[in-house]
Amino acid sequence: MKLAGFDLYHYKLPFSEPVALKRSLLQHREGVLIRLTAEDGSVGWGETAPLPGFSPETLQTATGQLQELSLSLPGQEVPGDWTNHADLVPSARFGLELAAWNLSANSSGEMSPKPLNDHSREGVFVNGLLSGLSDGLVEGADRMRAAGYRAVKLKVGGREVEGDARLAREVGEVLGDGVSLRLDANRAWGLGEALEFGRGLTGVRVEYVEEPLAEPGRLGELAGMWGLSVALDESLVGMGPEDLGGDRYARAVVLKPTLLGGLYRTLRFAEEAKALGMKAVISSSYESGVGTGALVALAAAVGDEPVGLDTYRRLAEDVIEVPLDLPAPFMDVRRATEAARRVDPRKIEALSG
Ligand code: OSB
Ligand code: MG
Repeated sequence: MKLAGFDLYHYKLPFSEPVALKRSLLQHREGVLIRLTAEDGSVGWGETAPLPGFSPETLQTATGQLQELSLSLPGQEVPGDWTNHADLVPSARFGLELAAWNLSANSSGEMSPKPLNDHSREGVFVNGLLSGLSDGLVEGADRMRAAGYRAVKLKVGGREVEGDARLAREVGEVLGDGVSLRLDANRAWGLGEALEFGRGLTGVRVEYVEEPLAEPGRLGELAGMWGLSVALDESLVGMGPEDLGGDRYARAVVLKPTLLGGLYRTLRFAEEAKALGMKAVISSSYESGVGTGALVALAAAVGDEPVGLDTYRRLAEDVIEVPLDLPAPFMDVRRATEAARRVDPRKIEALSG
């Protein structure tokens, strides 16, 4: 397939309430959409949206790389796997691979072409996300259980250890045996605090805790003496799939294609993780509907683990014509991927090359 057009658009979407991330409080989600056009007229949209505080690159750097490619690529064959563009920052490679994948779908009429062409699952379960320091998280967990969520992820690390442990215990109690409890500390604790938290959770069934330690070099040591399972998230940024064997203590990996550098790289991470006996959990980074919808197909190709897509509930608007069917405990792959391919031109603004 030869490329006839390569256009870039900027978007800025308000959050329904500010999102606290690492050092910043975000009011908006900002990013770039890529529209690839083939010679036959079919188009494919992709999304490049580095997440402040988590992505190694800025939106400006990613946009600059895309603008350069928009000058050199038209007239050439569309690659699917952009891994040979080794110098691309992660969010740029994700956006390009996504645009090429959507283009290939639109041009072939196939709903989910390579590399997400595992059609064995029609849908995926979503893990409900409970974050923030406000009251009502236990009630929120109870509503998620009643709504049919199979997994709920609670953010911890923002309170005193004792308060966090109490909250996690209460959430675990209302979730009961039927809903898996995941925790995420985003590197908030020292070794002693993590151990204290673990003692406070004796008897509570926890699937795993993402990134408990401020010093990730000590995760293996913690895992060896903790009653809780460790999952890797931030630690994966900058690692390669081939490095996972050095972290065999981990029970799961949380895979965010915007941060890890695209669909192919995420699939290789997932394969490697599963070969090592770890769970591979696909997860979003507050992408718009274009990126989030595609993660549904990616997750369906990877496995049956509940997927981290509940960031979408925080977006007050979207760039797609019809919003995704979220929040919900289950998502249909076909509906999500089709909705993710219909961009509303009124919500985006063309960038001059
Ligand atoms: O810490 O896991 C995180 C989203 C953006 C940045 C960091 C994180 C997240 C999520 C995604 O929590 C949702 C999920 O994993 O359920
Ligand atoms: Mg995390």
